[in-house]
Amino acid sequence: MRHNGLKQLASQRTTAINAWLSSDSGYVAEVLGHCGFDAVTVDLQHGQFGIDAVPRLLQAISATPAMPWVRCSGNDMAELNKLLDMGAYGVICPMIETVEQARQLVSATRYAPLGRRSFGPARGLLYGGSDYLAHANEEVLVLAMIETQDGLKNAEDILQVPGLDGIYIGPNDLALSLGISPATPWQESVLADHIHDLLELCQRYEKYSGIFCGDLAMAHVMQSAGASLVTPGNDTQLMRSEAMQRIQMLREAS
Ligand code: 3PY
Ligand code: MG
Repeated sequence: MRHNGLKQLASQRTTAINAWLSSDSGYVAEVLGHCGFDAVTVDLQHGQFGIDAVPRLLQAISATPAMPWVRCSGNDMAELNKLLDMGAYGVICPMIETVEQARQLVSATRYAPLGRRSFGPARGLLYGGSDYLAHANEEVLVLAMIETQDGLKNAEDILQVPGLDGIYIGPNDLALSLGISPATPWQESVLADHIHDLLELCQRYEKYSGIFCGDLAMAHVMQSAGASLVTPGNDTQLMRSEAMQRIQMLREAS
């Protein structure tokens, strides 16, 4: 089976750089995949498309060196099975708050004996290779999003659920859950302490840690703090910030 390059990066303690696709464009997916990102994540929770768009977005990413990842819309066995069958090599599941929810996530994403993922790998087999079934449980990364107060409280137990590779931190929802506006700079509230505690927990249990970062500066700090993967903004944020910077420079020069 094709190896998951992100597992190799994690074993070398190199922070992976992840792109985040919120727009329904195979072309944008392909451009991002050719930029040098280690993975491109198709965001089915907040992305501006439904599940029918996902196969062609994953196909576009698969035409590049980046690994095709997804964020599912929820902890739903039917959807998770479909996304994996479409060839996702990493799954990020929002709003995991309890050990029981983390166990359900593992059950839906791992073949027996670890879980109850149903057989029908479809594109997974094409992209992964003919021995997909034998190795999918080891190669596919499964991450539980920690983005609520309950998730924080139970993070240590969630991390120890067998079959779960680690966590992905959602700072915006975590801020909301803590009663902080996501517009508040992340380093100016207790959010920063919680994020650092979560990264430390992952290091202690040798688990995977990913995090969504609102800007490049945050991604730098998270990289230095030892995150396994950082997402330095989504596709439209990258486009907007570069466009605004160019406009500002040209306006100032005129
Ligand atoms: C969050 O910050 O809540 C996220 O889900 C990032 O995508
Ligand atoms: Mg969120």
